[in-house]
Amino acid sequence: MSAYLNSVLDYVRKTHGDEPEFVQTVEEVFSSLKPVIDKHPEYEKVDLLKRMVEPERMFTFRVVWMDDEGQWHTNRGFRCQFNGAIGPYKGGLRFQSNVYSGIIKFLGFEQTFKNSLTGLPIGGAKGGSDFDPAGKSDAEIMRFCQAFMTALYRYIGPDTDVPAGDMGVGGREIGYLFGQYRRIKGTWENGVLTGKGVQYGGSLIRPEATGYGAVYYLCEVLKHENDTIEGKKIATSGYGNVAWGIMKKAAHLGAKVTYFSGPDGYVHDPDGVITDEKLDFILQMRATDPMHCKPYADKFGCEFVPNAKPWGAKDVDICMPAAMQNDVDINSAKKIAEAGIKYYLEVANMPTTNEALNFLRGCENIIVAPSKAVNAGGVGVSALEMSQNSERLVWTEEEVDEHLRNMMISIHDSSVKAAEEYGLGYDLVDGANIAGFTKVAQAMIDQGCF
Ligand code: 2IT
Repeated sequence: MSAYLNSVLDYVRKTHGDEPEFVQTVEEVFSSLKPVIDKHPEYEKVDLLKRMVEPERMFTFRVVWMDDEGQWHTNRGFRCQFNGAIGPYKGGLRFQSNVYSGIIKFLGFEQTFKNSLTGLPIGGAKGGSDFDPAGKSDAEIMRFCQAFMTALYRYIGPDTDVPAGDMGVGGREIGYLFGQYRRIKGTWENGVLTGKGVQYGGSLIRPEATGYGAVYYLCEVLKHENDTIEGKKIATSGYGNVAWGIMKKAAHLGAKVTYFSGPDGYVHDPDGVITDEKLDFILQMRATDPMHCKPYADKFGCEFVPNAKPWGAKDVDICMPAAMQNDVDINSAKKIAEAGIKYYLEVANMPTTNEALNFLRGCENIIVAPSKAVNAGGVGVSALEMSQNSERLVWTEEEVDEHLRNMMISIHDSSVKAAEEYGLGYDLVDGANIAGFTKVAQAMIDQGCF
C-alpha cells in the first residue's frame, strides 16, 4: 500500500470536502493505482499524483441572458481544462440545474483518463452551466447559448480546447454555440466544437457513437466469456442519446433493451425497443419531454412503474446504467446481484456510487466494466470529427463505424493487458484506470515540470 498515494488521497479529501463528486472519482481511480505507484517510484519523485488531481486551469464566468418575457437571468458558467498533456483539452458541456464546480471537476478528471483510453491525442476537459434547459423556448436556448459562448470563446480553439455536448447540450445547442463562435471570431477554425450538424462539419454516427460504442465494448466482454449478444436482454436507464444508441445497436445485433427509465419511473417492454417505430418514438419523446418516459408505455401498451428504477429486474442479462451519476446505489446494486445479473456495464459518467461499485466488483459472478472505457466511443468519434474537419474530409458512415468498433476493441484489450500486467486478472475497472493513467503520466513526465 503506497503511503504516497494515501497522502495525496488525504489531501484531496481535506481540500475538496465541498466537492464530494470529485473526491469520489479520485478515490475510485486511485483505488486501482496502488500497484502502479509501488512499481514506479519515479511517479512519487516528481509528485505526479498531486499534480494530476489539480486541474491545469479551471474558471467560472457570468452568463446573462433575457427570457421571452423580457426578464434578465444570470447563470454560472464553468470550464475545467483538466489535463492537456496528450492533446488539446476535449470534453463536453453540461447544462443542468445541479451543475457546480464539483460536478465539472469530477467530469474533467474522468474525461482525462477516458480520452487517454481512446488512443487519440485529446486532453481532458469539461464545462457547463447551472442553466436548466427544461421548459425553455428555442429562442431562450439560443440566447443562453450565445451569452455562454460570448464568455467562453476566447479560451477555446481547435488546438486549445474543443468542447462538445453532454447532458442538456445536443445538436441544437452545439449549433447555436458554434454560430456564436463564428460570429465573434469570423473564422471556421476547424469547427472548434464537436457534435455539429452533418451539414456543417459534424461527423456521421456522432449522435449514436456513445451507445454504439458501449454495445461494441459489451460484445468484447461477451466474447471474452465465450458468450454472444444474440438474444440478450438489456436493462438501461435514461432515454437520451446514449440509451437510444444502445437500443439501436442492440437491436441491430439481435439483442434487445427491455427496460429503460426516465425521471418519472421506468418502462418494461418485454418485446424490446427494436422496431424503427419505437426507436423513432424514443427520439421524439426525448426532444419534446425529457422528464417523462411514460408516454412510451401509453403508446405501446406496456408496463410503466412510477418513481422507480429498473435495477433488480430478474428477466434481463445485462445492466447498462446510462442516465446520470450515482444512479445505482448500494441498495440497487444488491438487487442487481440478487437478480443474478452477470454483466454490469457502466455507461453514464460515474453512474455507480463507490460503495455500490465495490460491492458489485466483489461479487464473484458479476463482470463490471467502467464508464470511462464503455462510453469512450462518444468522445472518440468527437476526435474523429476533429480529424475530418482538419483534413477537410467527410468520412462515410461505414468508415466512422469501423473506426469506432476498432477503438472499442482496443480500449477493451488495452484494459485487459494493463490489469494482467499487474497480476489483477480480468479486471476491467483496474485495467481502464491503469491504462488511462499510464499514458497521461508518461506524457507529463516527458514534458517536465508542468
Ligand atoms: O462524457 C463525454 O465523454 C462526453 N460528454 C463527450 C465529450 C466529447 O468531447 O465528445
